Amino acid sequence: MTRLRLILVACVVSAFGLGIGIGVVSATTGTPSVAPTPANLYSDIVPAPVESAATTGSSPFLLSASTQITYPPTAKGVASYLSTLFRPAAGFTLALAPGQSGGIHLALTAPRSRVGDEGYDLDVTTDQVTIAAATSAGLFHGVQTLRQLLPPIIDSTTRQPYGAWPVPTGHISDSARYAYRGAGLDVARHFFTVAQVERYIDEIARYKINFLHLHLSDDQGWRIAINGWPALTAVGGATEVGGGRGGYYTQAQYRQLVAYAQSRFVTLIPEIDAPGHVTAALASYPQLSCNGKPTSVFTGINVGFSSLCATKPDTYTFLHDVITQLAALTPGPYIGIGGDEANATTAADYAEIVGQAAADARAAGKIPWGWQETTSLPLPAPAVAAYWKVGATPASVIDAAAQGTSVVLVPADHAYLDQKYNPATQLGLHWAGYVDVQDAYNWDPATYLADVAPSAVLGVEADLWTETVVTSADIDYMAFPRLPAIAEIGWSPASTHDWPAFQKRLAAQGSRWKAAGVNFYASPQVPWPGATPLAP
Ligand code: TNX
Repeated sequence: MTRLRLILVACVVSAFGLGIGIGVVSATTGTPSVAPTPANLYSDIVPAPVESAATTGSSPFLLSASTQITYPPTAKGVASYLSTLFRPAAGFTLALAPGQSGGIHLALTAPRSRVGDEGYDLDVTTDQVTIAAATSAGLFHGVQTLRQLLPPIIDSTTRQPYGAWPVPTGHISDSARYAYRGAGLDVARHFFTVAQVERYIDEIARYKINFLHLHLSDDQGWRIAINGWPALTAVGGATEVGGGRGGYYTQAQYRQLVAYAQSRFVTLIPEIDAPGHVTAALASYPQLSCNGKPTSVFTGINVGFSSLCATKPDTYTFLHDVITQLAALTPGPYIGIGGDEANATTAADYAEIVGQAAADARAAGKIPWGWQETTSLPLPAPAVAAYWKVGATPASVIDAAAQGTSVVLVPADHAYLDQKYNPATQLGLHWAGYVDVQDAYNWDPATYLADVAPSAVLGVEADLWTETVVTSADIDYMAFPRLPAIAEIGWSPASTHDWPAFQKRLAAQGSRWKAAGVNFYASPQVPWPGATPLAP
């Protein structure tokens, strides 16, 4: 029976193009059986490392139940994370051996002058895996790279029949190109639970994304409890696009998300949108609109028709309470104040409301993060403006960048994960055009905006708006394989940018998503190794 199961596994594994599998323990030698490994793992890593080379002629390091993690006390968080990482597929946890060397060794010895705040060196010999960094974040990113040096089925959510997992020997040196590599998730148009957001955090952390911007309010929903304003969640949180049940996070749940993200070295950016995109808030508190009339939460997908009232004191009390409470929940530096598509607000009212929201963020010790429209004020530095439109760079963005505003690039025709891949894509919108993997990948943040100095670019972000996105499988389908393309644009040196090489690297990721149960779009632009994605 066991033997039959193992043969079946071997066939499945072969179908992935990975070679022949064998059982957990060899009947003849009693040694653990070794999982099959593809060739060229050192050239298949996403995002591409600065330097990466396999060494030839040595036997791989074998990860097994007896492998220990050795580390200095300050790296305990990463060591604990790593210790349970392989349990689902391998069936074992790795023992923690603080203060020792050998096994998988984490070291905070790499010079920050070379690896920066988030880089690492990774050395694999037959006897030891060493990840050295200047920070715990660097160690964490090194661990994500180590995962990609193991056979793809290490990502399986179910136990695999191997006792030893090979890591081919070699050396990697790596560091981040941009300090900001973001993902955006709209939990307002459709609500996603804490567990669903945590799942997405795990998926994006694999690709060294380090900010998650959560769009917590819009016309269709208000998703975070604010003390003193109970109707925001009772009324504003009770529905979503299409009229479903909606939902919201209590502040305790939001703190849980913050802590989970921190354990993956991802910083949350909470965003509430104003002065437009506010129907859920107006339905909860009609006094926030100029006409004061009761209204219902909007369940369609139009934009640009709602506004807070600039002449009502309640508007500023409301924004102050919301921003101050969000700041108290946020260890990170940024609070999102929105500012996009305020087509129902006059320019003067816009400047007053956005200016006050930014001042509230600053008074709470945070940097305001707004959409590119906020550069019309402009906000005094430090501030972040997220560029999302398509076409010529507006003068206000050029001026704000020259005056010290940091720019995050989310150009919709490259980095909007809600845009359809092609006309046949069932999910998504296509106002910015169709965005297949090559469109997501082929651009350079340093030269993208005319007349904006490369040094003004803080980084990139891949945004998933969820007007049409309902389930985690939908999220995965729109994010993969485009999110890794944006992640690579943000992390990897421009010198590694190479579409044919990226196509090949992405193909290798497909086997990992398949093993992990992560849905993806099998773009014909990528030479997938026989792996078929799950249905959208
Ligand atoms: C534009 S991006 C929006 C969102 C929509 C998205 C749909 C931005 C700042 N505003 O409200 O969800 O397009 O693609």
